[in-house]
Amino acid sequence: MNEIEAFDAVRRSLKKRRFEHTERVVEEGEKLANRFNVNVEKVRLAAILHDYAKYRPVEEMRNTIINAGLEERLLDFGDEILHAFVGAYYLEHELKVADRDVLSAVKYHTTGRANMTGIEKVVFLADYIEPGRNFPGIEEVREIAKLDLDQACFMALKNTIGFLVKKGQPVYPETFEAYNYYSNDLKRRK
Ligand code: DGI
Ligand code: FE
Ligand code: FE
Repeated sequence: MNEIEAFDAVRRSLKKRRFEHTERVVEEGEKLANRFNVNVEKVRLAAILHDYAKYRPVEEMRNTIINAGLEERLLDFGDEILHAFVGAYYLEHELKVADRDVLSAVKYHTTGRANMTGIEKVVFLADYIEPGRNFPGIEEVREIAKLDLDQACFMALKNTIGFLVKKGQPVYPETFEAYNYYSNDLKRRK
């Protein structure tokens, strides 16, 4: 799958506003990849594809999780996380994307996970800080993202968990594991 094919696939799957978000994640991802010595081609491809499943009907995604044997606990943490995990599955099986690095970056772009690869971190963070986003505390994350990839990911995780907790929503366990991992990792570095 090259970039042209990937852009064609998502142009067809996404609404205009979401496609424009995707273009900004690609741009932001490229900047972060260059800054932190991460593979730019893989980051760009993962960023193009990251929200591929965003507009699939929730019922379809839930069925896919059951029928394809994906982790069933995914069903218990809100519909927002499904497009990431099911998206990686669809990319592999519908579009025949074979690159594991690209697939894992799509899979973890919403929740993060402990000990992320460089590509995973860059896509996770680019999705969070792209210029169209306006979350509380985002400017601080954008500033840190100029200097420290792990710390910026930690701040994004912390903000997202805070946001979910405030709304009383469930938090996917791997998001907590990611938060704990980077919290300890950053302390160890000091
Ligand atoms: O798809 P995007 O809108 O570009 O961004 P995204 O894939 O980061 O999805 C953001 C949504 O996902 C937002 O509503 C918060 C939610 N979310 C992120 N991490 C978790 C989560 N929801 C749950 N339940 N658990 C998480 O760990
Ligand atoms: Fe997403
Ligand atoms: Fe996104």
